[in-house]
Amino acid sequence: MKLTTLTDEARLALSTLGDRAADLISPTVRLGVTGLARAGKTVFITALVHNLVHGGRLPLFRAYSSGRVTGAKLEPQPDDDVPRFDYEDHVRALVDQRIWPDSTYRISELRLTIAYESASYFKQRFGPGKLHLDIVDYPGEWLLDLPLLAKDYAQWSSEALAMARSPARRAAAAAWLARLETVDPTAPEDEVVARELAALFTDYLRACRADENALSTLPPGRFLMPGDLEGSPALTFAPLPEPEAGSPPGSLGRMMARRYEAYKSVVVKPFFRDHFARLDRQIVLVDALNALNAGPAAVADLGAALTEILGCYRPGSNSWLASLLTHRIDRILIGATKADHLHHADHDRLESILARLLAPAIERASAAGARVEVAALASVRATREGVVIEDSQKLPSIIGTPLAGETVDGETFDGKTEIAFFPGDLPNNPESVLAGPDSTSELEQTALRFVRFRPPALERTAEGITLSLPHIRLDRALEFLIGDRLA
Ligand SMILES: Nc1nc2c(ncn2[C@@H]2O[C@H](COP(=O)(O)OP(=O)(O)OP(=O)(O)O)[C@@H](O)[C@H]2O)c(=O)[nH]1
Ligand SMILES: [Mg+2]
Repeated sequence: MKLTTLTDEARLALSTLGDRAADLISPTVRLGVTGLARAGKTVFITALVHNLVHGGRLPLFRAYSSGRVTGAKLEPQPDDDVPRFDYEDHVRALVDQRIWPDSTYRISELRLTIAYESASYFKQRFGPGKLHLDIVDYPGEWLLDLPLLAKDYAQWSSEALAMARSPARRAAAAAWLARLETVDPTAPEDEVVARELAALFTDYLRACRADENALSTLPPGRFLMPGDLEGSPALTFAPLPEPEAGSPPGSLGRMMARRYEAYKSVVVKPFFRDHFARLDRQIVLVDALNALNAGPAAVADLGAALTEILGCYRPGSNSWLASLLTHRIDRILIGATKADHLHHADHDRLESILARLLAPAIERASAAGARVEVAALASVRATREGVVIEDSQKLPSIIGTPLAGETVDGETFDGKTEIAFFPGDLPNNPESVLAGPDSTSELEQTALRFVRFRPPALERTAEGITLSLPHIRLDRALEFLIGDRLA
């Protein structure tokens, strides 16, 4: 255990030394785009690059709107062993086909180099400046693994079993829990049983994700998004109830525990060591609307998952990652994504709700010296705003083209028809989102309805040039995340 830590630290020290040397030539910001599955990471990265490269409208990004940014382009990334982020394909999907990119199944990276004129007279004498912005994209499921680093097999097993027996998840877990009744962890190890349990456990995780309940997925993240590890022994384990006297050597219990530790050391640690420990700034994307739409249980579940993940970054704590964080993350933006599903009058409420949901994590990060802000965002704005009159009441609405197959009030859409739609109002009192699943809170009574829309049709200029992707507050996000580095 100590040995691994040493190696990890030594390796990181070396790579950081390399990072620092390169930093002297051209400053670099490693931006962490953090978020659970479907939170909007890939769309955010694509929209950020597209707007900077294609002259998007970014009035709140001051270096850019004042004309000091003279260019932005993709350049070869620093890490040769990571695939490049498929920017061109994602843009083609969003702009030409008007479809959203697929779920990410493997890690990728990109480097955007921004050329700028410094606003300071002193710096101007050294000529134009350059800032490298390095961003990594990965399947959101993998983020769930971060808290595993601090848990041993017995602790993870008992937490996973307690979760599976909770009211919100019991039904999805039924088949796996039933099989578990017949398993003895002290029996001799058996590959067939291990595989069967891993398969049933994975089915349960998949069911939670597919559920309309919108439950946040549980680790291990690679069970749902294996990348190139599909079928390997490090992925063939599952939780077991702890036997009274512990499992003897050669038993199923020992075998599972060994594989769990292998998963942590060969899968989880390298991912976080190579990509998370080196971050300078972080944007945490949260799809709060999806959870609000599903009700209090989903909201509580989302809050718990994110708080646990963000807790791993706590500097000074003896968590494995905290000990490796060489760059102190000094700014964190918490983005409530897909805000284009709401009328702008509700954006403040969305921000307050998210701030309340993550209050403990925000407080901890602020106490450690990071600046934290919360913003309602849409990386790609798929809707416009309008007013719908219902029962002689004027309702602030959004207008967009629902994805094919989406339904509203029993009507199913074909992906071509535009509708005006009143999604309902978010609860006014952010506290109400914290009320437990059994309470009849304001959230329970709020009738929210969300429809997924197609990406927008882009306008073209008279010369036939496509304008950049519309957004909500992407410029504010950029200003907060890198504005000071372009001073
Ligand atoms: N209307 C709207 N929908 C969005 C926006 N961003 C993301 N979405 C929706 O959210 C879905 C998920 O977005 P992604 O960017 O693929 O999410 P991700 O975090 O990369 O997800 P994984 O790759 O599965 O981890 C998309 O398919 C869209 O349906 C946005 O700005 N506006
Ligand atoms: Mg993605």
